[in-house]
Amino acid sequence: MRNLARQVSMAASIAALLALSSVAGATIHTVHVGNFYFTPTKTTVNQADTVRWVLDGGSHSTTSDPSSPKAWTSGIIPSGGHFDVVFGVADGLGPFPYHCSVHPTTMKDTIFVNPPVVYKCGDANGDKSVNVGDAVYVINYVFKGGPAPTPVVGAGDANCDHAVNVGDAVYIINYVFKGGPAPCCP
Ligand SMILES: [Cu+2]
Repeated sequence: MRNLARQVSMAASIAALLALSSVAGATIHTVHVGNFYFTPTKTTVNQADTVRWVLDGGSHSTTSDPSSPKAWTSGIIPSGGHFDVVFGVADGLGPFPYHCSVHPTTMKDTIFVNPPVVYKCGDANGDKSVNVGDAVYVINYVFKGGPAPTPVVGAGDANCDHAVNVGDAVYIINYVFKGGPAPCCP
């Protein structure tokens, strides 16, 4: 019985972890396709996200333009069906213009990809180095409503406890002045 309880609790933990990883992972962005539209237009995604074209009705495709750095073509999407394209890191940042192969002059749109957020752990103020200014920045953020580190957990979470608080300022000061351990990425 105890064994069963342990197994159930482990299964629950794994399920929780899986749920968390899907939240943190890639997003699916739906674009509706019909007579004669792509909606919404100009969808902007993060790297590794999926764009899902869903056919509302009519005879349409999603087909990359020759100038798109990534090539795809759905053919005519069946009514109610969909076609997925993943915009991975290897595909670059685009932009990725595309059209409907049946209506190439009237149905045109573009997918945009956000550049990845580049940051250095502990560099709370984003000046590319970790120094006392970062400790001041964190304290200003935590206690005085100052601007947040970008991204908050990452640039600001110097001590890797997945939160930004006074402990991170202390950690940075310890690193800069006392030879303490370097900031680490969460
Ligand atoms: Cu079309």
